[in-house]
Amino acid sequence: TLSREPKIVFVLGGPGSGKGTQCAKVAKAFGFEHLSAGDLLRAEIYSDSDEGRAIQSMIREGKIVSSEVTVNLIHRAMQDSRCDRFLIDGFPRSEENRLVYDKVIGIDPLFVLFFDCSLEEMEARLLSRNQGRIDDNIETIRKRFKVFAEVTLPVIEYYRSLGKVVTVNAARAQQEIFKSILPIFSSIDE
Ligand code: UP5
Ligand code: MG
Repeated sequence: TLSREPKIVFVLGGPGSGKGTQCAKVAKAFGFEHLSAGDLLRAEIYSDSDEGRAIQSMIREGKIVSSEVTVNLIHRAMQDSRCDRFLIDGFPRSEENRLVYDKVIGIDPLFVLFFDCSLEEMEARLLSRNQGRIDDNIETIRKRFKVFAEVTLPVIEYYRSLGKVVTVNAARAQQEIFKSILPIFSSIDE
């Protein structure tokens, strides 16, 4: 029934804008399950399959992985969870991602949280992350920025046209950002 439909929030923003960092805090504070599309895809790389190898080469090039692959991973993670509210981090990042999500999962997001941050700040954060991500090198970072500007921003504009985007100034300290998004999530259960 409708009342059992899970609550979904999409979290978008450029590479290094702090999506994962803030999603972890929100998940803990508000009982959401944090589903990072990038983390789900990276987990597949270790499966030693052709699909895993294809994902790895797309991520190394900063390109968007096949929508079917990503949507199926998100769908499976939702079905495997007992949670009724999900933060979907880093997805949908293309118009096609959005359309395949609509077809396969079809639950409209409550809203889209958009982390707004300058390229300079995002670049500095990614270059100092040091977590061994194959895409945290300057060459791939520039490709990720280009894909974000050309392919993902139009998705954010689409949701903005529906009045669904909440923009967060993400160029601040972590705690300040978290404080500014608290009220948005507090209001969900009111
Ligand atoms: N940091 C965080 N907040 C800070 C702050 N306020 N001040 C200073 N530093 C801050 O943060 C990045 C770094 O900055 C960290 O070191 C953090 O400590 C620090 P993080 O929270 O990790 O930022 P995030 O926005 O999550 O950055 P991420 O690199 O994960 O973003 P991307 O969108 O690039 O990565 P994602 O994992 O989503 O995708 C990677 C690739 O997977 C894509 O390029 C694509 O190839 C593929 N992909 C798909 O194909 N489809 C998908 O649907 C999703 C991914
Ligand atoms: Mg992330």
